[in-house]
Amino acid sequence: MKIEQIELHQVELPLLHPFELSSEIIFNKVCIIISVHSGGISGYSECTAEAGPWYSSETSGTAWHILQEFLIPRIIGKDINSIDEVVQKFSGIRGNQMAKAGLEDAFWDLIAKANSISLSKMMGGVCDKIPVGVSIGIESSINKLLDVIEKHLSEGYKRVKLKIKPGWDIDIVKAVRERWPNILLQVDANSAYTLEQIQIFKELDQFNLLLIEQPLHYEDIVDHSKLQAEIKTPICLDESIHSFEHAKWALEINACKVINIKPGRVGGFTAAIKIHDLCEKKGIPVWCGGMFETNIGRAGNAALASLPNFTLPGDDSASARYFKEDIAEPNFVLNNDSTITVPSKPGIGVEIIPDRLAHYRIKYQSFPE
Ligand code: OSB
Ligand code: MG
Repeated sequence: MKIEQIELHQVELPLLHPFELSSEIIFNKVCIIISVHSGGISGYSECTAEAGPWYSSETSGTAWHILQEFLIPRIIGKDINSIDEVVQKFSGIRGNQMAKAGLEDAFWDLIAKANSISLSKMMGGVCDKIPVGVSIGIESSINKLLDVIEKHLSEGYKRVKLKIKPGWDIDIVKAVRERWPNILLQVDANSAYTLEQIQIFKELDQFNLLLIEQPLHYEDIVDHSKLQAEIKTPICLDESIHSFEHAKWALEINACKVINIKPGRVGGFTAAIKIHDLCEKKGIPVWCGGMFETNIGRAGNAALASLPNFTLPGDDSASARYFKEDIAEPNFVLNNDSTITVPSKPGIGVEIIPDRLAHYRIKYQSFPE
């Protein structure tokens, strides 16, 4: 397939509710929608790099630079017939996983559409619905937090993830557990602690949490393995796993018992599937994290999460939780068993609404111009 045109559309959508985590407060969702065109077929993906370097060192701006200067020139005008060829073309370019994932993942959609199969099928997915939960930010008070949880439970979510940070940890988990002794509950620290605060995790150990996500430094695996040896609650790594190799090394030293796979963070669907397969072989459950994706990214995540070892509920909540209106349709809705349905149409299975893309777009470039 000759790659005739690639477009970058940076968009900014206001979130319905601001979201605070230990490392940042997010008011607006910023990302780059990438479209790749060949022979009348268009593949879409979402590059999840955020506005600033808070969760990841990449930003929408650095991703744009890497795409424009290094990735797109290796692809545009070329004849590409498989995902492997795309991955090969990016070899020798270090890091910049979200930029690479953005372009690679558009090819998954393009090639799936060219073969008239769903992305889930192309990836080896095995289910048509995936369990999901809701990720809840830091609130101004415990009562406010309890109200927010109540609302989401009444909407039908059966798994709750709480963001924690020093001073907003044991007390809130205790209050939530007292009110709901049996809900599936987990916490995410986004690297807000050091090993010196091990006592906090020993105390959190008594609340029957599904897992504790990324408690320590965003690049660490060594201290996480020391912490895991001291607590029974599974540690789940997010930020620290940014490639297949990191997953392998982390498992080798028992730095975690669960991995949160975000395709953008690990460099694309190919690496995400490799990590999934490795974890499956080693008996390590995985789940799909979220980055407040639009329906474009959400559809890709849903396809990925239909693989067999995605056994824990993911963070991809229903579309209505995020934006007043999305740039693609149809929306994902919550089924009454706390799942969302994996799209079954060819490719990612959702379609861009051109007027909305234009409305929320803050930067655009076409290659060739
Ligand atoms: O740590 O999982 C995280 C959002 C931005 C940056 C990091 C994280 C998150 C989320 C959002 O938790 C989950 C969602 O998409 O609903
Ligand atoms: Mg996380």
